[in-house]
Order: sequence, then structure tokens, then C-alpha cells
Amino acid sequence: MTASFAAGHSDPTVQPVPASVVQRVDAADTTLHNPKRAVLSLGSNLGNRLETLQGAVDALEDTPGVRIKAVSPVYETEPWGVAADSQPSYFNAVVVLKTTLPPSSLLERAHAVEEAFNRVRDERWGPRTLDVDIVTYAEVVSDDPVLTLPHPRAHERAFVLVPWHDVEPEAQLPGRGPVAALLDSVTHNGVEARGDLELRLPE
Ligand code: A4P
Ligand code: MG
Repeated sequence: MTASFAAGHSDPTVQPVPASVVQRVDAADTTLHNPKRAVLSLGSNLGNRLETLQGAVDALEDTPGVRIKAVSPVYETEPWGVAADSQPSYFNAVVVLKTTLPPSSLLERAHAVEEAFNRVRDERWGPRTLDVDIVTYAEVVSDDPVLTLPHPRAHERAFVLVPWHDVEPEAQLPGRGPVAALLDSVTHNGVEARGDLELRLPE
């Protein structure tokens, strides 16, 4: 440090940081050190299903405040909840992530990712290029219709439970118990592993 600087000014690094800045940094730090675990279900039964699921994985990983921890194998599944053979089969997969986003922002992002792939949807109640559902967010249990947690139908859907169990054998569905036990109570018919296909975790 030069003599003139020392004489004329105090060292800027020792200036007190304004309290408002300290507060903001502390708040950000808390969230960054306290990411929440969330499980998302991806489904596609229109267009290039694998490409769409991979695009969804990439878009989620590209989201600030989201880090994907695991991507499940791909399953080809019969459409659930509609007449047999009325729709093409789905590709389904599950993604486990850590996020500093609150649940509402994660849902917003899920919808934005759906939108990016939903451009060709033209039939009401019809098949969809992409469905992104939040299966769980930490231990949150909520019956809010805008974001019901856990997802109200996850516990009865093998196309969610099977891939989830693949990547998290010890997983618990809040309010419902271990995924491994739930798996015993649902039919696995129409849920086939596509071992020939793979979703990549973005680098
Ligand atoms: N919403 C509430 N809770 C949640 C949540 N946990 N995650 C609200 C995501 N969204 C949630 O969803 C409708 C509204 O639900 C949203 O506005 C959101 O605020 P949507 O995705 O726009 O509509 P949807 O998916 O057509 O309706 P729904 O009733 O949610 O259908 P599901 O339960 O998502 O099921 N069969 C197979 N084999 N594989 C599939 O992936 N998917 C569906 C869709 C049906 N059959 C399937 C599959
Ligand atoms: Mg949905």
C-alpha cells in the first residue's frame, strides 16, 4: 500500500459492509446450504418421447437453483386412466433433484419446461408431448389444488414408483410410507423397462 493512500484513505477492505448487504448474503447462504430434495415424474406419449424426456432433464438441470442428483431408467408404460389402446404408450422416468427454489417456483419451472415441449398439443385431454409432475418436495404435505404434495396419485402409479425405487430404494413417500412397500400394492402390468434407452445426466 502506498504512503499517500494510507495517509489519505482508510483501506476499503475494512470498511464496514452495510447491514442490508450482510442480511442478503446471509439469507442467500442459508438457502444455498439448505437445498431441499424434490422428486419429479416425467411422462411423454407423443412425438420423439426419448428426445423430449432428455430435453426436460437438460432444461431442469439448466435451472438456476436446481441440481439433478439422479435420473431413473426409462420405462415404456400403458396410458393410465384412459381407455386401453385409446392413446400411444408413454415413456416415463423420474428425476431426483436438490433445489433452493421454493415449491411454487419449482412448479412454475416445471410448467415452463412443459410449455417448451407442448407446442404440438392440439387435442383437449389428448396425449401430451410432456408432463412434468412434482411427486414430492422435501417432507411437505399439502392439499392445495395448485400444488398438491405429495402428488395425489403418485402412490398408486407404478410408472412413478418403479423408476423412483430404481434410483432411491430407501425412498419414503410422505404420508404414505416406503416406496418399496407401496410397490407391492400396485400392479406392475404395462410398465416395461426400456433397457435399450438411457437418459443422460447433463455434464
Ligand atoms: N398440480 C397440483 N399438484 C401438482 C403436482 N404435485 N405436480 C396442478 C404438478 N402439478 C400439480 O396438471 C393440472 C394441474 O395440476 C396443474 O395446473 C397444477 O397446478 P396438468 O399437468 O396441467 O394436467 P394433467 O397432467 O393433464 O392433469 P392431471 O390430472 O394432473 O394428470 P396427471 O395426474 O398428471 O396424469 N399414464 C402413463 N402411463 N404415464 C403418464 O405419465 N400421465 C397422466 C397425467 C395420465 N396417464 C399417464 C401418465
Ligand atoms: Mg400433470
